[in-house]
Amino acid sequence: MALRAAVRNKSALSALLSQLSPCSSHGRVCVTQMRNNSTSPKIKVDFDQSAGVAVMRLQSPPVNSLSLDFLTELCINLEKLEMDKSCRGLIITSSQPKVFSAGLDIMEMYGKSPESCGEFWRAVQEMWLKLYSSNMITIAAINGSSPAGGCLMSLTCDYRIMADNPRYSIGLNETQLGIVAPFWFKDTMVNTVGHRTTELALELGLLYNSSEALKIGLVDKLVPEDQVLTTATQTMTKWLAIPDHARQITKSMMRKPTIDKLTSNREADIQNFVSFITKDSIQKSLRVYLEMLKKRKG
Ligand code: CO8
Repeated sequence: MALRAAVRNKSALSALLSQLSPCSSHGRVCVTQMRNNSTSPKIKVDFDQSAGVAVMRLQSPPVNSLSLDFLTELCINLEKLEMDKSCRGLIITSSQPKVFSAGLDIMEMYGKSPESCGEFWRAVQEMWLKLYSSNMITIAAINGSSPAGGCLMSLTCDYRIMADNPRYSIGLNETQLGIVAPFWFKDTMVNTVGHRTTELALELGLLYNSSEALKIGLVDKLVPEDQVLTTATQTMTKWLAIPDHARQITKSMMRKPTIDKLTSNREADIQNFVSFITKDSIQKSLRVYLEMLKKRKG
């Protein structure tokens, strides 16, 4: 609970971060030797101080679903990196085989109280706000499937490199679950691939394989799976050559209207989410979808 409260409160967060003692070896600083009360870290961050680049590995089995604990840990790590002015670039990738992130943890939205749903949604907003407004150069090294919230996380980055594997899919498939992508999910996709492509994608809940994703501009580059991270590192070097202040002001100019829209509607967006997701009909859709996931496995 202290971690979650800290994400919502800047001074509490600073105090918490100052208690974390980074371990350093060979110029690399591991900032994730922290634990919340329950489990081992769901995120591992390696910061190469000489390069000014951090690699964040999502490592929450089985599918890096975005639970409240996961999001809380993610936000704390992002805040810490953001506050470290020597960190200019961030690469996000997955340690799980075949999956970048399965998106929001459906169990956080199913059978939960309105209060829990509200707390969860605030954390989803926080993740998006932190990533979409980051001063760092952010690159998604997408080495597996990335549906829904996983796709959203990728879309917040400045550049997306995906493994060239027809079995991996990416997209905002919310309607397939009987739920609706919120306006800021939609805006993020429109900003990336344009209005018409987003309209089709969202209405049909389309998941694209890697070649299709490249074709519509949902990702920027495809490479063989074993080259995703090295390509992300090479791409980062190119981006690092641009003066930070010019790139940051440009990024802010492009993204600020979208960010302001959520910032000024945050509480209403939480209320909307809670009243939508706790409806009986929506809970039923989620149950059917969960059963489908289990059956597909069997
Ligand atoms: N949440 C919770 N559990 C999940 C999720 C998830 N998103 N995805 C998978 N799991 C579970 C499975 O049920 C399974 O559980 P178990 O082992 O107990 O049976 C386990 O994780 C492993 O899953 P798979 O066997 O399916 O793993 P695969 O490697 O075969 O496939 C995939 C990985 C492709 C990621 C696949 O699991 C999948 O398609 N998952 C569903 C992804 C999805 O549809 N996510 C949408 C979440 S909703 C969202 O992100 C935005 C919501 C916005 C809400 C707006 C409302 C207003």
